[in-house]
Amino acid sequence: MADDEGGIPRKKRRTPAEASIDPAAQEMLAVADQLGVTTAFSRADTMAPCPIGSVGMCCDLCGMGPCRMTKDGMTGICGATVDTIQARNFIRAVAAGSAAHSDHGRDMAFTLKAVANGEAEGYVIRDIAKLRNVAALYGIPIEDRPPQEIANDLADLYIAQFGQQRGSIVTAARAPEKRKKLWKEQGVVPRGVDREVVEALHRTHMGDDQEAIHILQHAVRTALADGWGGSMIATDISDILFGTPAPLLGEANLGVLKHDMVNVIVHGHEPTLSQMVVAASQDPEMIEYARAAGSQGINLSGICCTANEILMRQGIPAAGNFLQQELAILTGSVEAMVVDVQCIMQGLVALAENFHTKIITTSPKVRIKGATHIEFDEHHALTIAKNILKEAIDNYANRGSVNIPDYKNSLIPGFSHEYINYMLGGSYRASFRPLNDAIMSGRIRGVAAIVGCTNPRIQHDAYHTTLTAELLKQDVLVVETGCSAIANAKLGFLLGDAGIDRVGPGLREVCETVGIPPVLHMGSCVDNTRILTVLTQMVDEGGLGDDIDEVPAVGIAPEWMSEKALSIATYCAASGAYVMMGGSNPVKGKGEKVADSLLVAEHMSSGWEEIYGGKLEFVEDPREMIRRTLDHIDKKRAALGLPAYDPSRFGKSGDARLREIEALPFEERQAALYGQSAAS
Ligand code: NFS
Ligand code: SF4
Repeated sequence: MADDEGGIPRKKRRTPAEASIDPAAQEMLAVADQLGVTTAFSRADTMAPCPIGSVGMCCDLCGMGPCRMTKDGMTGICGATVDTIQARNFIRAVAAGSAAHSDHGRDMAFTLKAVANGEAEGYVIRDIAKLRNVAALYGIPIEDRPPQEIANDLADLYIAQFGQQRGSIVTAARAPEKRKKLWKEQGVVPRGVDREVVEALHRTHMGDDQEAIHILQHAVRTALADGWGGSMIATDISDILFGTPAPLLGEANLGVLKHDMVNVIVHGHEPTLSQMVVAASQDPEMIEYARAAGSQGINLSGICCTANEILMRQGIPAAGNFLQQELAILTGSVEAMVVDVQCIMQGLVALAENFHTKIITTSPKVRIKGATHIEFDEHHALTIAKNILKEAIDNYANRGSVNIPDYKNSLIPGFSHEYINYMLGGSYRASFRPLNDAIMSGRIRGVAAIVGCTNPRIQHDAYHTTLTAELLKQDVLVVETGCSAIANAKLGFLLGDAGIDRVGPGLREVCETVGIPPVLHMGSCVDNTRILTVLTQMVDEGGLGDDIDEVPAVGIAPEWMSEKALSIATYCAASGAYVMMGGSNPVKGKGEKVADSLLVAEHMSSGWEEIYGGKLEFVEDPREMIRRTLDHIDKKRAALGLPAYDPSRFGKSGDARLREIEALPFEERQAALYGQSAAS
């Protein structure tokens, strides 16, 4: 493969095994090499990241630049320092990430409005209980009112939040009291995300805000408008329209593609279209149409967060995470890849030209040159979904040779905060008490949220799975969203029994008693708001302090690549969590030195910790991430006055102990089961 694709050439091409730990991915990377086509993996090999831009030392905000800071102490033409440039680049990324999540939330609110008014073909309000619960939070009358009326009021309230000019958005009221007070003192109470994003862009226009710490303060406010606003709204409405997830059995990896069926992959983020494609694929008329084309039917699967949305609600299999979008096409078995918004590589179209696969764009906001465009409109969703499926079925006859890797794993996704609450206490006494108790006793050492993307500059899936495996051994309960959840599903951690022998003794007891896997799949990336809700409910439950920053919990995005990940990291830090991000470090470049560190990086770390109790750090080495995670959790346990973590106290009960007892000779077994007196 040529080394001249632009950028700075790297010396070495990685082998498939160096590029990914996933055997299915390795197989397809070998196919790509045989065919002589490029993928994100090989392009990452031939183009090293720009050493100036990647560390936050490049500014292209005006026509006097771009200004490249190549030496310590340099400034741009306008005199802007490296700190200012880093903070400006960072807030712009946060603004873009917030905009992406929240515009998705806005579209969900418009869909809810259309459904409430009977104008959205094919949709129903599937979770009336959640609709009533959410509406009641804001004082919307719910008694003696039909769901459509309540939904209409909620849709109006939610649509208004995006443009809220002054005062807090209503959703932010769901944060712990102490946190809200803190945000007020710091002047970061989020207004509507539209306002915060516009202000972020205004402040970073040439010649505006030029004090790094002041810029970062607004990055916090912008991200909070996403996490406690636009994203939270997206999750609420997805649950109301499509059902609040509860555990079910699913599958993940490229092995879910079928030889004898029409394979349709939905890829992107919004559940509005994909849910309708699910409905259309089950329509007898469509199945008949697929059979008439010589196939056994329609096989639907997902990639990226759209995969998570339909996996956790309908059990539709996930073909893979972000880096598997091209690999799926390389199987030669995909009749159509239907995309909506976000994380869709332009490279798909050029790659698909080597196969029969049709790339179908559907969002009015997203077109890709060379792709087929069938525009989605929630008012005629079912009809459009059927038209898309017909395109795919008509394409089945054009299939050439097929190479589907024989790898897939089962998983149990669907752990919404509502379900976690229910599963711990049962339907009569639903509560977070057992989780808090397990943490307080030390059975569960703490909680880690392992989330976010995969990135071809890091061995695919490797950091996600390494961190998960190690933290589970250390009795840390792991919750996951986004592409990380799919990475670990492929390793078998998201299935109760498969992962359970690889977890520490205390956590294992909890998993066996409650009947849960040690890794809880909580949904897509906008569903990171479910984690905020869980943390808030743990605080409300009592015993773990009175704000989120006191809970022994950490968030990690070890293979991040998307600007959305920076928004998530920022709102989690400002909510009190310790967040670590691996891979690329946009604040590494040499700015002003403070203590042993650099101004911007130091402010996001100890500066934010002082203010918000949470912090954001970029950490390259996964072993260091593990060390810092355990250190932080133990520090928080000590601050709460909880017993120090001691695994030797646990593992003597539950299924593990029962199996041990069953293996004993009769008399010893009797003694173990009924005490000394029974045996004597
Ligand atoms: Ni999250 Fe989901 Fe994946 Fe990263 Fe992209 S799909 S919204 S951004 S790559 S986790
Ligand atoms: Fe250069 Fe300043 Fe313009 Fe940025 S804003 S490109 S640093 S002159």
